[in-house]
Amino acid sequence: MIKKIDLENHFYDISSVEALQARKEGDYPYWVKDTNTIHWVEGVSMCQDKFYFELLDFAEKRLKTMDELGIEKSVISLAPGIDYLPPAESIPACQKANEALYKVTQQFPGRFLGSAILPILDVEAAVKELEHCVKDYGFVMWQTHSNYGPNIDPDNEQFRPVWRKVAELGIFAYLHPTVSHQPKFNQYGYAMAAPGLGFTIDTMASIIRMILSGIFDEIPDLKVVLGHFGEALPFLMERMENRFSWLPNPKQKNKKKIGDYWGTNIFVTTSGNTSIPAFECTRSAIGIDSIMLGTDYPFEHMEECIAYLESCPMTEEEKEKVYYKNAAKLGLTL
Ligand code: GRE
Ligand code: ZN
Repeated sequence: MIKKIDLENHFYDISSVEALQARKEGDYPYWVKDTNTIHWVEGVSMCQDKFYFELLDFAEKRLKTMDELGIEKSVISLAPGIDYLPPAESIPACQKANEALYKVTQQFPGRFLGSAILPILDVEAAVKELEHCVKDYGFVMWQTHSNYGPNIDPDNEQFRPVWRKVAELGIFAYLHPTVSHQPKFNQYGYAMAAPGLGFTIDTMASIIRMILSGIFDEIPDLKVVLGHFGEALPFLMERMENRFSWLPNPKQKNKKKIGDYWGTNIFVTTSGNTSIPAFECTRSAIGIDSIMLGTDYPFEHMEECIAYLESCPMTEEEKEKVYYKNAAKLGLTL
């Protein structure tokens, strides 16, 4: 069995649950303890029953499943997080979650790699916490989200110091989807708002905004990973590129084409998609060298993800790249 590194594997620390439960009803996001439900934005809520145990567990189920599937290492991240709560709440909540995750990485040496969650609305505190997580805890990634509130997006100039610090520390960021603030996606509740569509479109828009803002030209060493086979970009980028270059647009700061950032600045994982046509489109659009394993556990099953990848039309050499060799580009080795 080929050994594997999983780049998208989620957890909650009980302190993060408590931070969300401490919030008032109507003060989004908040968690109602009696119903075990997170309310993300108006009209969009998600009962946690199905995932609650798995998010909090490491030893009992997660590690056993990893062993069965040859997943040697998993990068563990908190999602969707507590990172864009008001700083008075997010600073202590992120510190507690990072500390708890550090303890897990120490308890199971070599099996779990840490990902920092940062109080992003206080940029100075976020930079400080990131340095602490990388230098003192040995974390390998920043888990960030596709937006930090209505009209607060990762490409906004105010967040540049955090992105610069990511590159300076030699780690990478995972641009993880979260709920959109557009009523258009949310008025039909969780189904359309959530990972199937609303999350995807929000994340696709955010990475495109980052590219257009020129962030990858300003910070050439910046590495960002997208889940879900690139949030539909492999399918759409040729058309986007075509229309982006249609008329001169001084707001567009990127020096290269969208497709030229794959493999140096932008990578994708396999998370949450079990479509063979989607795999084939992604491979032919961006190349096998930019695709890495992500299971999205526990929101998806690790077993299903690996069974699906085993069924994809790949050579053994391609499987080795997806399962672990490509992760070396992000500094992760078995
Ligand atoms: C995910 O990571 O895919 C996810 C979340 C939260 C809710 C549903 C979901 O982070 O699929
Ligand atoms: Zn996820």
